[in-house]
Amino acid sequence: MTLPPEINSPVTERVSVVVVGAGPAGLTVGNILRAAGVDCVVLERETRAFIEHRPRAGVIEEWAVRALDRRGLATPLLARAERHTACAFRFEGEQHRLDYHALTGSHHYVYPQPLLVTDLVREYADVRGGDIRFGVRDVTPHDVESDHPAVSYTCPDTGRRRLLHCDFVAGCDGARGATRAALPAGRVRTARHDYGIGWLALLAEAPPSADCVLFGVHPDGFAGQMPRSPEVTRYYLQCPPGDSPDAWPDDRIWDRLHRRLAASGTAPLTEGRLVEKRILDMHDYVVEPMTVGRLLLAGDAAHLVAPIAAKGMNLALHDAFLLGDALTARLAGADPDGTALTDYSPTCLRRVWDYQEFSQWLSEVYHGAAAGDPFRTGTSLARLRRLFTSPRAAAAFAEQYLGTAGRY
Ligand code: RFL
Repeated sequence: MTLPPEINSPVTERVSVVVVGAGPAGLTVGNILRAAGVDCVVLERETRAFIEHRPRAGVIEEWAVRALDRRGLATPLLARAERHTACAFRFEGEQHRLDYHALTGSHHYVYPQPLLVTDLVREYADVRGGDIRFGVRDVTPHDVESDHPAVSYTCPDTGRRRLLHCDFVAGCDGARGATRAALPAGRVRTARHDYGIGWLALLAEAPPSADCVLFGVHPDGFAGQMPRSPEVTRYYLQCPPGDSPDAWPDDRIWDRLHRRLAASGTAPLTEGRLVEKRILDMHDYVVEPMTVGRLLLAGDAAHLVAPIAAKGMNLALHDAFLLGDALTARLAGADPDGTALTDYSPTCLRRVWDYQEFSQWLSEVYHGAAAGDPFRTGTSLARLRRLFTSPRAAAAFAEQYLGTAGRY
């Protein structure tokens, strides 16, 4: 193994799997491995308190919750999460409700991502006795194309480099992590799509203004409302890419939200203190394949999907179920040839591309009317009206929104 000079004499250990990143993907992989008795270490850059409070997703698809439940990972979620059975589009001054549960028999769960992360950390570290190291620095994978990979990092307590020899590295460190950056040049292709728009992502300390997700399609730009809890609501406002949150004082935000989400016969929005304001430059990417040698990427490390259709965490969980099971089968002897590991990337990517396509389709519905192009305005409104005039179009939307297709 060739190591940089500064880690010539690191403290070394041996473990079957190193999981980099303690988000939904990494913690789910870690929990699956622990339940099967496979030894692993989870390395996380942030502190436990930080990851347990980082606000992000909230909408989880029913199949994902059932898969968590089968692995003993959904007990608090099932006790506390709200079930959502419908969403509503507001356009041309009217509200149009789409009852996707009536169309499919399936529903969404709404459960804030920090609560899910808190549950998964507790189960992994406190209940299943898993090894998780917080605050690590400069995580670096080594020799991932050999049969003897390793991961080095700097210990936050001692400042010394440590080296973990392992059989496999699970790269679950999100969009800005170290593992994707460590992929050997030329071994993967990264497909990227930029929407050319921004979203101002907001969290308001206010109860939801409606009992379901709202999508406001307006000539001034998109606005959305996603309930998170009885006390906290997420809002989105379309804005120019690269805009600054400083350009958005609270009065301007509420004015635009009221205007873009106005619809006859609906209650006005409930305002509250804005506790998060951040600009998202909306883009997607997909890394193909998701594995190189013994480094296997999962979640946002492998693919980013802009939060248009609330898909990112669901894809991260899907990857994690497959990866955790495939690693377990390979390491516990049920699949000595590693067939499930070979199938891992193509199986994940079928769902990834399907969700990316749906997000792109929905993006045009949200943003076409504000593109300043009368042709796009006409076609995006036609897409919208079709959902409320054609039961088959509504059912197809519901299936994609819920991720319930029989096969991917
Ligand atoms: P995460 O959650 O980013 O976790 C990665 C972890 O790795 C750590 N890390 C490192 N650790 C060690 N060394 C390094 N070099 C490291 N670099 C990073 C990080 O600290 C972190 O703890 O990735 P994961 O597990 O793949 O999960 C992905 C999801 O977090 C993401 O897709 C969703 O949040 C996307 N998303 C949504 N997805 C949904 O399914 N439904 C939603 O309703 C939804 N809403 C959203 C969202 C994302 C949003 N933002 C912030 C873009 C709403 C928003 C505003």
